[in-house]
Amino acid sequence: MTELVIRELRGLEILDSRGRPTLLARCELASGAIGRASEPSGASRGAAEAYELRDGDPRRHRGRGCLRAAASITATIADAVAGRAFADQAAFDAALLALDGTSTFARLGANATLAASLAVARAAAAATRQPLYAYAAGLAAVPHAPRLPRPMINLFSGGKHAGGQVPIQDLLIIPQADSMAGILEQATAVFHAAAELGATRYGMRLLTADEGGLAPPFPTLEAMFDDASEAIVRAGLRPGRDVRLAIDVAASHFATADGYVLRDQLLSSRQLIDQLARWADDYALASIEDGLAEDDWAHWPVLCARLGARLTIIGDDLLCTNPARITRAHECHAANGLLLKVNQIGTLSQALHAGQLARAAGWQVVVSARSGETEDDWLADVAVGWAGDQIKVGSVTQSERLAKYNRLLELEAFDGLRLAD
Ligand code: 2PG
Ligand code: MG
Repeated sequence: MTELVIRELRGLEILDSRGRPTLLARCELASGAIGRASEPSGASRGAAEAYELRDGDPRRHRGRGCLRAAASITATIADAVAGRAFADQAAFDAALLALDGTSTFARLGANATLAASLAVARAAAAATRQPLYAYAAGLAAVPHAPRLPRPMINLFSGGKHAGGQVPIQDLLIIPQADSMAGILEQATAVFHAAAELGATRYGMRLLTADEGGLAPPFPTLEAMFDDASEAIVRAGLRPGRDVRLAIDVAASHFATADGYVLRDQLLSSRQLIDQLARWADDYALASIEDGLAEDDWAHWPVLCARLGARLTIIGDDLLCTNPARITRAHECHAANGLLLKVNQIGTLSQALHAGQLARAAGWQVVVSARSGETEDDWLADVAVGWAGDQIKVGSVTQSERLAKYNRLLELEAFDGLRLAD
């Protein structure tokens, strides 16, 4: 690994796919290599996520401005790192943590630190003439052979991503084709069949949610699952065989002090687990993400004991890509899958560590985008370089989603990479 000597680092407020501010960082190394990267942002954020710095000035972008975070990069971080030599990415990322002085990046903002960390990674990859996925693979002490993760693709959206018309945030399809091109062909066939079904059954206009998923006004939650199965059949495919279903319940966002408010029902944790088990059986679910709330530590092990042997119990808000929370969840058998979102923790190196812990525990690793995304495609390379089992990017519409899928198609066709299984 060649040393990283930073000549210039700059941050810029740009806009994300929801019309909200986010950050772009650009790094120039002393060698002249340049890297740039932009930062995603979530809507259904976990309470334990690293700190996202927003201006809080109601006169701009409803308080969501990122000028202070951009200044964290251009002024504070750049001042501290310019001209310094870093042995590698881990050393640079460690310097960000030391400069901030808090574990959550409460001072600089994790949006600033991750954008800087990614821009440096891109510059370092360029300096060593490697594609970003190869650079990402090299960051792991024992690098995994790069491979394509299997996408889990948003079909129907609800919760915070779609105005709450159903409480469950994502119903996802997992096409089982044996190539990325085949997977995306199956996914678009199901998406268009579901859109037609929604138009005839609910008079739904083709409006999509934050991540490009469809959001019909389902009369019941079972109707959502049934329509997904019907769309798969209408696309000429077999539910459970050619295309599997999965859900992100995002249960933290309908949890109250009295219990879980699932439409007109108020459920205890155990009743919600019973409900999830019924859906898992009836619709042969492959995985359930955030089936319980992020602080319901007492019941995650119950959920995992009940269903973990046959499907993946994924923690997103529960784990927040945070090594301490992953270790806790492993010790109490709370999950067997990690939703890995690098901006939940704030640097590439910490996210890699989180992924390695999950893998050492024998868990599935699902590398995930956020509901607010940009046209940047770095996530695809990170998922490939870290050999993620799956990738979750959203639907097959909207270019901030397609940037990642199209990059995976390119890596399959031109770099000869193959799917995980
Ligand atoms: C999630 C993500 C992505 P957000 O909950 O898994 O779908 O949503 O980025 O809003 O946290
Ligand atoms: Mg989630």
